[in-house]
Amino acid sequence: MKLLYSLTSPYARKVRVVAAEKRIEVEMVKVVLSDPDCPVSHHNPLGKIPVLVLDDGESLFDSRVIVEFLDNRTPVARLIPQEHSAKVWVRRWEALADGICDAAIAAMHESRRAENMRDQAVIEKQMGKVHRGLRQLNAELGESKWCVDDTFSLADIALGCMLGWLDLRYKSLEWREDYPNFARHFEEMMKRPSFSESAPPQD
Ligand SMILES: N[C@@H](CCC(=O)N[C@@H](CS)C(=O)NCC(=O)O)C(=O)O
Repeated sequence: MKLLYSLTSPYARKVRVVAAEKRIEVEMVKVVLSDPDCPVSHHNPLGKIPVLVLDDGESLFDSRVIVEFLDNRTPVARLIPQEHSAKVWVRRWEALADGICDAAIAAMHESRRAENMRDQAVIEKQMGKVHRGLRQLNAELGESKWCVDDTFSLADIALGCMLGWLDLRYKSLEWREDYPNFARHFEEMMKRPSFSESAPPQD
């Protein structure tokens, strides 16, 4: 099995953390999406990472499908609860954390366009999603150590990967100041080798 990934993708980091937590051996293949001979679109018609290429040549995407596949591969360190309502809650956390990344990435792309092409309203709309999402997740985390049922799960991994990506691309957001609950959670995440060893390189 091999994972096509980049060091900065928050979605690929989620998969890397899950594989490490579950001690599943995956060959890591770093790709550069802008390379003309980048192999990603041969395995994922959407041309996005992460992609997990299985030994029989089939491929899995996106990150939510891959993490479910990996979690079911071995019962070691279950990250998605089997009990239905806890599972739904964990996946909702993941959807919101990933959705914050989606919106922040869209805002980043818009802000990188030439000034005469840039639409400030698009940036504001996307950043509205980011801020509302952060407020909601922060309120839901509250004083708890972990996101759902005070048990470490995929929800914590998704939250950590999203916050780590904001550190990389949106330093000015200074989320630690507004959201001390996140800051405490992030410190806890950084104690796990799966998370600290997958941190994106800082520019
Ligand atoms: N929902 C997807 C999002 C994947 C995604 O957007 N990945 C980015 C890298 S961080 C990408 O490949 N972008 C290239 C593109 O959109 O063409 C997932 O969870 O895997």
